[in-house]
Amino acid sequence: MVGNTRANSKGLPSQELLDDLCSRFLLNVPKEDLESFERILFLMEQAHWFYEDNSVEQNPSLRSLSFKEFTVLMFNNCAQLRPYIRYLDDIHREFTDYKFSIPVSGAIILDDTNERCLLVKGWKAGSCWSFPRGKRGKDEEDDHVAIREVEEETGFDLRGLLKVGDHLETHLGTQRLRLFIIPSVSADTAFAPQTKKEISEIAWHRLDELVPACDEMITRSVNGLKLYMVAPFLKPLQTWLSTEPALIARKSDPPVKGTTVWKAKPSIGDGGESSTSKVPEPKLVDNRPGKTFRNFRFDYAEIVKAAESVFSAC
Ligand code: M7G
Ligand code: MG
Repeated sequence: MVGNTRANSKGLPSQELLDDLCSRFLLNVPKEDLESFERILFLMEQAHWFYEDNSVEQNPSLRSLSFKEFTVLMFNNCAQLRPYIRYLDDIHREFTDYKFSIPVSGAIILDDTNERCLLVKGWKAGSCWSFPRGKRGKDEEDDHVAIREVEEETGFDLRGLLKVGDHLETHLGTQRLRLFIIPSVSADTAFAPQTKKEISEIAWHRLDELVPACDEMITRSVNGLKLYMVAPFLKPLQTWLSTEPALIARKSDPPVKGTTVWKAKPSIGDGGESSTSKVPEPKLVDNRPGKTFRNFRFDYAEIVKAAESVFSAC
């Protein structure tokens, strides 16, 4: 197995593993799922998550791959997809556009003082904080999307709490975002994501500290947090709360502080355990010239060449 040895020495997945991922996620699906590249890339994304969350975890000598690097290998490995590899840039661009056209739903969960809201932070370096939310599935109602996504990202069950009429909505280009307001949730509630490597931290944040200078989609809050699709909801949320006097009557004195309620362990990184601590200072990433990886670029051509030689040797 010369090919596999070469692939493993480079930390790339073996042909056997790619075959396995292909048959698990791409080949044994209804025919209509393979009729568009958008659907194929959705399936590919599932395969990529499985690779990152299971294969790489179980075999640390395997290289963690970006979604694009992973698709290059998968397209090369699959005879039906190989002819389209030259169009991969366009296929990725269209997939991203498509994902941005899918409506998103989630929840603004407020604590029992209604002065703090629950935000989640993405897994990848430099990720923003956002309300727990996610994309609508085929034929799914908005409230079901919110229930499913909030459960996936925080472990919290909105069933019985969500009122369909209590929502706020905004648009980002073609994408519609609807958030259901869930007030007065006990600050002692335990939260933990149910997916791996999607969420790195969950925290209660004071609403008055999130207020940004403008209402754009990505903003810095007054306390320095990078926020995604949070700012446009803050004023409408205050207006909504002001029509619910029973909710604002509970203001805390002294004011409650922002608190992390769950954080992935950096050494494990898969979010198995929780911790309780103060919201940490945002970490400053040093991007100044001269840093070791300043000029690092993943070499796609080399991957493709290595993959091709592996596959042609088998
Ligand atoms: P999504 O499910 O595509 O978006 O996840 P949605 O929640 O808006 O519907 C957003 C991002 O989180 C993805 O692009 C991935 O980077 C990451 N992510 C989501 N999930 C469910 C997983 C997962 O199971 N494993 C890994 N490794 N990353 C995930
Ligand atoms: Mg999600």
